[in-house]
Amino acid sequence: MLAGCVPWPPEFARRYTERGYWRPEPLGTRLRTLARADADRVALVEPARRMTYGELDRRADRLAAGLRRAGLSPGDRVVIQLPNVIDFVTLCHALFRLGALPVFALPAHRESELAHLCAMSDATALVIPDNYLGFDHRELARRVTGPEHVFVVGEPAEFVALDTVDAEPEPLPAPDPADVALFLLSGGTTGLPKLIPRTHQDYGYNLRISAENAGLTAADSYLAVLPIGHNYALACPGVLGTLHVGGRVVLAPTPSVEDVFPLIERERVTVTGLVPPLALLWLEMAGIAGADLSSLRLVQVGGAKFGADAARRFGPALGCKVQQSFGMAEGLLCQTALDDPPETVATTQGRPLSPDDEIRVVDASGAAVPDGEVGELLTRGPYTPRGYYRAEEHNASAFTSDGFFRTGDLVRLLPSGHLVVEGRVKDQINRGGDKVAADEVEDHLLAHPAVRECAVVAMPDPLIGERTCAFVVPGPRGAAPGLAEMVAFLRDRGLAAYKLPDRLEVVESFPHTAVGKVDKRRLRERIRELTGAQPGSTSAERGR
Ligand code: OOB
Repeated sequence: MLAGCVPWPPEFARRYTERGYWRPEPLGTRLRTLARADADRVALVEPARRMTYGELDRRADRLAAGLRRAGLSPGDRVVIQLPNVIDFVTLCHALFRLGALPVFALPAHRESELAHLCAMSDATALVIPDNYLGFDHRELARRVTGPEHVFVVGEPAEFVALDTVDAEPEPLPAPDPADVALFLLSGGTTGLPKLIPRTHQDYGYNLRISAENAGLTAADSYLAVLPIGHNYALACPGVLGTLHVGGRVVLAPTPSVEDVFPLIERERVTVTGLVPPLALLWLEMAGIAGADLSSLRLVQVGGAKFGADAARRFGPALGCKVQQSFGMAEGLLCQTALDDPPETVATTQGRPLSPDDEIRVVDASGAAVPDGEVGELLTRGPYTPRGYYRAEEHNASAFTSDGFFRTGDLVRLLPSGHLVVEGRVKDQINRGGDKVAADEVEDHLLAHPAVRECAVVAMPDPLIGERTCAFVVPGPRGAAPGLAEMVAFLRDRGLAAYKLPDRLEVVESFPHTAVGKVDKRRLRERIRELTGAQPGSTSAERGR
């Protein structure tokens, strides 16, 4: 296995293989079979372009050969920052075949995140769009040093157009299925985002079981609304799960209702995955937008807690089933089943998908809580890696000595095996599904000359669940900075827009806990009082 990764212990690897979870085939193997069996079947749809299984298979081969010729080797890391476009999918398959490793950045990432990802993965190449939503990604690439190659989807300027990377396919040695296939990004709790190594066989299992749990078949059209570099839209079951069963993937250029509803109608989309704020918007717009959404049979909702009331209303309003999805890039995926009773779907975040997912619910001392009580969720299993990439020190606290990942989520386990997410202990803001690590933002705030101390906490928001509030203690000389100034400062430092504080509270000093740490729980209470929100309306208030 790639250096810097923690392998599963041999007895676990043996068990997962024996039980058929891990199969000796690299990701994308099925694509070859499907392409041979039914080359003209449509695999990928963009608003103005489509690609068949045969074309996808051929392009993946030619792109792999072209990248090889350009100097990329098996094991090289390639940071991909592309929106939901066909080239994203062809590139992933080319890299799987070459044995080079995609590292998935989000389109919203800026210099701070992209530079970190390139450095952390020691990337050989970076792949960007020319322009996305009015932002020139080539400008960004110019400021990120490190990758030897920059490939551009669209107008390349001084870089290389991905379109021109093309060569006659050559036989390539198949990657070892037990080795790392790709890197996902953690939401981050301490410092900058960590990289999560996912192997061909663990991720292959992930996408197969979630495809199965969604009842996905070749007759389905999956609409990718959320960024496909994110685990949820990539493989839960997402793009890769859909291609695995021979279905059709429809790529939404943005998540806006104006882009998405007409695509559902035109392509007769059957399945999609949303975050709660989008689900609420769809609920509001479904009757009035005038689009025919009747083809939808299943809408997954996850990434952040979906309230029971909205979950109850969603199915009847859109004429489809709802599937709650509680997952994480670190592995474990919980979902409700298609035949779960409606109240279970409305009030729980589902069950772990594998019979070999192991679950512990523990208190602050690590002891199991009594049945049905709230505690932190720990997990290990056949698609939950045993460590972050190149993060030995962090792994020592993020995992137990026997390999359980500490999710940082507070849950309640029901007798049926369903989990209810009740909050979290990790220092993170879940901004409608976008994860913001408090201390990453705090580090940037502290770089401002007028800031002496700061603390970033979640504040409740009726629309997106939580927003970010930065409490700041000004320094002795500086005037207290306002929100606009602070946001401009953070933007200049290259921070992604979703991490910018929504509110700034200037205070003279911070409350402290008995052990002298900033008492974020009291800060959360304070902002809740100031905003007039009800206790319990945020999921982040139980910090211990
Ligand atoms: C998904 O993955 P990540 O890696 O962006 O975030 C994981 C974290 C979880 O640990 C939890 O704190 C939160 O996001 N979360 C939820 C949730 N789904 C995720 N919290 C409450 N209710 C839910 N349904 O967000 C992700 C990955 C795969 C599938 C779905 C979501």
